[in-house]
Amino acid sequence: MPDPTAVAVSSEVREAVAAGRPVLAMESTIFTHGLPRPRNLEVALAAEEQVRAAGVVPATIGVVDGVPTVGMSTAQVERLAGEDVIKASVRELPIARATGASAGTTIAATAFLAHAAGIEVFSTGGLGGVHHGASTTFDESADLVTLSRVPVVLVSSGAKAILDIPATLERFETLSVPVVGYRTLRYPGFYVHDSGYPLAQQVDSPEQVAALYRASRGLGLPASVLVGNPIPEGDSLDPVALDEVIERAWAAADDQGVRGQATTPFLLDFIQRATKGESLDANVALYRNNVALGCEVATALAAGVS
Ligand code: PSU
Ligand code: MN
Repeated sequence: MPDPTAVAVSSEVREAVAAGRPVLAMESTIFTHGLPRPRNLEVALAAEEQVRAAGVVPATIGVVDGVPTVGMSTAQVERLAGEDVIKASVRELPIARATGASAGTTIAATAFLAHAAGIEVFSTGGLGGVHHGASTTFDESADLVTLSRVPVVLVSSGAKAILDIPATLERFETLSVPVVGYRTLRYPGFYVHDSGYPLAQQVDSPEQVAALYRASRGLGLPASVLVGNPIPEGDSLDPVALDEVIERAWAAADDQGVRGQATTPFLLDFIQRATKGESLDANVALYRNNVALGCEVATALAAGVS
């Protein structure tokens, strides 16, 4: 970090990183823009509890009054969950810093800040990716390019179901970002187990994930390692009904002229309302499952398994 005071790292996180103890990064856009109140705060705090119960230090990451903060306090999480804040991907970090704005950090911004603080594992829900129509709109998430430049292990349940999944997988190939399935050779479909697209590699244990990450770092490669962890079977939505809802969500976004950064929150909110909260329950269940696996991977990495 060029300016060591540019990012605030909690003493708990700093000490754990320095001592090589396991730490798990978590993003804040999931609770500032992805989940409705008051469930958003419950989910954010429950995730921290779950991480602690696994013997891992939680590092929730967001921007508080302009300051990128790694290891937010409970009071800070409560503030971000309760206020209308901006959504910060990497390019908004300096803007928030200069204007003093608070922000939820996307996967891209969170991965950047986690790495700056020395954290190697990050769990989230669903990744950003290539939006439908991107060949003319150029709308692809900054998550893609950032994950090609910033090394962490990122545990997710695939790219969000609203995205163009094959195009997203092609972009990860071009950007040289490895994508592996956790105990599956199918790319997970966020709310559903299987996106319908295959993967070339599978890993079967946290130790194997740790070994893959170590191999990548050992080669000096800059990219993250993406672990696709499918939603637990019992929590999955019905894929046929979901496809129909997603079609309607796209049509509504089109009708209302929704563009840019607002697109992802709009589509997720549409789906939550159209499924009467079922997609919300699925989102929370898969997130919990990813937090659990992230803790195991962080523990394996800290144990020096390679
Ligand atoms: N996954 C969720 N809910 C979310 C997001 C992901 O379950 O709100 C957020 C992540 O922070 C991700 C962002 O980085 O959406 C992608 O937004 P965009 O497509 O504008 O890059
Ligand atoms: Mn976008």
